[in-house]
Amino acid sequence: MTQVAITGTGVFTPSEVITNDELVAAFNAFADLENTRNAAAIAAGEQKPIPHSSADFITSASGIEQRHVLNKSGVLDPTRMFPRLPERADDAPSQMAEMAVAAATEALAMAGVAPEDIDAVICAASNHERAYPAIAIEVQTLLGAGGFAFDMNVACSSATFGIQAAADMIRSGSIRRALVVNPEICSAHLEWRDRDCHFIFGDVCTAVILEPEDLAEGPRFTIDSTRCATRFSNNIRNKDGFLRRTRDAMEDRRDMQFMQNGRKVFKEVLPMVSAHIAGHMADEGVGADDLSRLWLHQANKSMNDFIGKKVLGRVPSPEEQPNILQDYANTSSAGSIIAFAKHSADLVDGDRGLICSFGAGYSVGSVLVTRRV
Ligand code: CO8
Repeated sequence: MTQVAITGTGVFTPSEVITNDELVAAFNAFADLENTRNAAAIAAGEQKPIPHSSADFITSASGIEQRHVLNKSGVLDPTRMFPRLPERADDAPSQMAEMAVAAATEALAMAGVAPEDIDAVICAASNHERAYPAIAIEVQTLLGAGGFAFDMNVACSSATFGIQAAADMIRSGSIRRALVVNPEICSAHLEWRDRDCHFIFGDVCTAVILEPEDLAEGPRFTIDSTRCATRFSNNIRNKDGFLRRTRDAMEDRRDMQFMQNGRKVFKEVLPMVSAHIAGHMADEGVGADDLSRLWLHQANKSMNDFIGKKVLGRVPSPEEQPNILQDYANTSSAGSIIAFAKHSADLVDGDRGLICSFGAGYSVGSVLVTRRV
């Protein structure tokens, strides 16, 4: 069977950054404005005041210190609390396609692959700017790639599910090379006015190139095995679908934005992910001592600390299990790929590692790789 390898990675990082202190100052100004506006109802006991947020809480509950966003001023405007992204003309590329082209260009250069040698582009992300035509087809056209392209969505696990789909297509012989891109504009789907979640997400785009190992020109990671799993839960949900305009109460509905029961997610996803990774490793004959690196989904530092300890049977060093969430926050499907892209070049020939994403669905995807130089 064809041995598939990841030969290139790329990360597009928006230049604008919001620190926890800046975020909390904007949220608290918004809360004060709302509480003043609703003072009578609050005094009459008909409504509760919005409590202040706290940067200390955010850092200790999540490990997040800042996030990159496409537009900072709109998010930090207490009278708006939402990014401002200008509408695009019908013939202009989508914002997500532009982000994907930036990440893909980096990945193609690293792999030494020309765009026209790509046979399939998969845009795997948790929100899509428009339903059709597919963002992936825009990316294919903007890059000058060949073959075909399509969008797919498995929320936070989109990247690893996309890698499995692409690797399977290469193994079966239906394509030779694939580009998988993960543009995530989480800032446009987050409710910045909800204290429980306003700190969670950031924007970014990642890209990976997959091809048969014998076509690889430089250092690479062979894909030894992939495993994907889903189990239904509505504890993380998005009801902002195409039926939105059919509902009577259309305007500004809270449940049209990102919703989660964070505590339940925490409790239910941890055992699912730990068992998934343990099962995958056992079936492939990979022991804890065989793994040099874990690139985990980047949602919460405590979650990653727990999973790392469970998988390796000891507390992993920061080098063994690198976190990027302190700088990027949760970037949904892109998180584990940012960690992989930024913390893998130092591995030596034969080193093994595991990429793992998890989140809404619930979904979990793991990719076992070996460094080859
Ligand atoms: N500041 C101060 N206090 C706060 C704040 C705040 N900002 N927020 C909450 N509190 C208070 C609460 O009111 C509560 O107070 P009390 O004890 O008096 O009731 C206390 O702090 C504790 O609150 P929580 O129980 O909510 O806090 P947790 O310790 O559970 O931490 C977390 C909250 C960090 C959200 C945590 O639950 C968590 O990380 N859970 C896992 C979440 C997760 O991994 N979700 C994955 C979702 S992403 C995904 O799957 C992709 C979706 C698609 C992307 C969508 C793009 C937008």
